[in-house]
Amino acid sequence: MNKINVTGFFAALALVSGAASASIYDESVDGDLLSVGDGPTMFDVSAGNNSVFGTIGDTDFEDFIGFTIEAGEELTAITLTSFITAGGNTSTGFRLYTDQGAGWFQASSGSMVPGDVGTNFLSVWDLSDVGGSAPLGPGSYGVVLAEFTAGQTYSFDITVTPAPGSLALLGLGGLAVSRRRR
Ligand SMILES: [Ca+2]
Repeated sequence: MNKINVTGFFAALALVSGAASASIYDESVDGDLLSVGDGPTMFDVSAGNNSVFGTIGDTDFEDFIGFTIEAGEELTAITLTSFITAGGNTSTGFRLYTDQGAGWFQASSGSMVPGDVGTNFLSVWDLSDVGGSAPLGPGSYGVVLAEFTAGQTYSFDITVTPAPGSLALLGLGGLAVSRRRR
């Protein structure tokens, strides 16, 4: 319990200080992401910017990454940070999935081009199946990249923030820990 509080406390500090990645999923280190039929590959996100780095055409032409927003957290952005095309194909499918308790399904269609780098796709995708508008609350979400061409590379950030009111709880948790250490 105290360990969780310490982790949350420092995650909140990292968020406030604008630190880099909270967590990283890098296919070159962590393995090719599963396909829609076999996935998702689950990614353990935490408060801050959680970065995903992927490549195309490793074992298939789909990448499906899933993650869970816990109670007290919000999903505030999924921002494309790089997209390098190859093979004459200048776009690829970039889609939002969700599991509302009855299995994974596609919540929104969509695609990306290099000019979308810097775009928060929560402002692009149809969010009517996941509450209507960002930020998105606790639940299971996923991103699918599909229809791409071997040699393409991409990266995006999944931004998780403490829900309003939960920062006070994190602060209390940190206070309890610091008291115990004295
Ligand atoms: Ca891949």
